[in-house]
Amino acid sequence: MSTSIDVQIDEKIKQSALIPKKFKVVLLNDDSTPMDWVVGILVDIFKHSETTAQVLMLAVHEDGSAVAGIYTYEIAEQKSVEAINLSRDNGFPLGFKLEQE
Ligand code: TYC
Repeated sequence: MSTSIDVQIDEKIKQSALIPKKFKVVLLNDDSTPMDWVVGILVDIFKHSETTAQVLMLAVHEDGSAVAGIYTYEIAEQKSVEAINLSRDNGFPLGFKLEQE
């Protein structure tokens, strides 16, 4: 015989199997990455328009951080690693953190 608790648990398991967790890629401010470089990263890797990239970059510059995008864990990690590697290759300390939504 199934109880309402069993049904609730089944529903929870079904939901967590079907809905993948999402992660925020949070862009962090620093003192030396050029503003134009940050905008380029937001356009090329995070697929923002030039305008939203400018707005986001300035928000990070003023407030310390902002969300560049929300993705599954694999995509969030892939994009932030790509952005960090490209920035390091060019001598910039641009940083990100991932936060589960
Ligand atoms: N604060 C940087 C500067 O004055 C610009 C900057 C903006 C750096 C956003 C990182 O995520 C960042 N050159």
